[in-house]
Amino acid sequence: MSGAERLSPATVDRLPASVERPGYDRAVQRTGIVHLGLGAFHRAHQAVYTDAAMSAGDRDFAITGVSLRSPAVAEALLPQDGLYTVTQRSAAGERIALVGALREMLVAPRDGERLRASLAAPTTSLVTLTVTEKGYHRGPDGALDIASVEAAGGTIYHHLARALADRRGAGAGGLTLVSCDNLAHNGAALAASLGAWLDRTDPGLRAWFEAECACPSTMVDRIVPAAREADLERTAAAIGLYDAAAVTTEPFMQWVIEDKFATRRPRWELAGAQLVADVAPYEFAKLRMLNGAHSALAYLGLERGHQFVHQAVADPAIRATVERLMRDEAAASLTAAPGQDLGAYADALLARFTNPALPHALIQIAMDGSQKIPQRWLATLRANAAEGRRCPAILTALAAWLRHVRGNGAPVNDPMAEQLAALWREVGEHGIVAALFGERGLFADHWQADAEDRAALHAGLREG
Ligand code: CS2
Repeated sequence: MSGAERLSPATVDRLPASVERPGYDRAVQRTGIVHLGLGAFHRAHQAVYTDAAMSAGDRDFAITGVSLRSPAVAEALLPQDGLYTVTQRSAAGERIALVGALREMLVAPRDGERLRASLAAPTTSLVTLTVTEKGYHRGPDGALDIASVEAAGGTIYHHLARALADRRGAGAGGLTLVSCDNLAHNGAALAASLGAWLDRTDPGLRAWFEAECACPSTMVDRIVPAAREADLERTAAAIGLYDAAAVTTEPFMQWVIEDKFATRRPRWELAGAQLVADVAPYEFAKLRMLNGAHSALAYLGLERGHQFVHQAVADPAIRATVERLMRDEAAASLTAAPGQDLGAYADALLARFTNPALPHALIQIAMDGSQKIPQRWLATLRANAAEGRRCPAILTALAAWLRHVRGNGAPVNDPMAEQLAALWREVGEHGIVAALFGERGLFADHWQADAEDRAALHAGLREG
């Protein structure tokens, strides 16, 4: 850790004048939002929008940020009273802002009673979530995996079900639950899974949940690499204080939200959020084009010895595959909303991936592939198959993922890692494609490979 003094309310006045600051008195803001999943993405995205809304005059939307498992982020933020900086970095330079929206940091396993009280408080109107794809505990068929929820304990479902019961009991009113994870129809997926969990644990509560709460779907977008110590040191050098919770991100951010709230909400649109009737065209474009390209860059890039996105996208062999994936396969599977230009979107994504000032580790993106590929690749394969179109680029990437989970040097971090490795050992190269993408394959509910696709995948496997 650098020699600089720690960022905190006591030192904040020493920040250079160039650092933007919240335009409201944070000490008097009451909690309006409980956020589950206190990672870098939340700090660089939803918290920034909420901070802007409060700076513009909205009141009492302070955030209680909750780590579901690891205490690390809360420990970094506690001595700073929730203050942290967001650095936007690109070839054009950098811009640093102090964010004040986080007022309380909890670690679910040790702060259970405080978490319960925050979720039950009548002043809390929203719960936002960034718990990653696997935090929803859905099986490869997309349905809630009840056994996995029970085995894990302390999941979003445990906390939310108890919160709903408390609120109903106390007459505190419903909540708006805002999923900000990269799932297709994330709001509807959360509502269905939480509904299934309530049926199992507290069936009488489901009707109340459906009547009093809302789960808007959202498309969230901002590239936020996990912070490395070197980034923290660099921020310390820029601001003269050490910020252990600093995040570094790109200038771009986007939040498209289904306009379906059961409660009051901050005017996130003041920071550019788009409130729309139907998020689907935006989320499908983002998942299939941005995230689909990201996953391809990750598995193809790691295999070719690259470490970061900007390096993989500069490799001509990978670049061609990724362009084809975005433009000819993903974009072709989409119906653009009025005003949505998918060609321009692909151009903008390539420019963002190329940002050399923001090293984004491929290994971070390669994580949890089993949870990501259904909405990133398989949905595209399926939609194109229905129109008789082939997706050679996605099949190339899918073969690279199969090699990755078989084990090709890079660490495999995936909730299904064991199961996939066992399957590889059991059926080998000859059987793996059918075991995953055959008629009765593990991912058959998302997409089934026909004979030509299977042959392409087998050929791809041999190439690696
Ligand atoms: C990435 C995303 O890690 C990943 O899988 O594809 O986190 C991506 O950076 C964001 O969705 C960008 O909005």
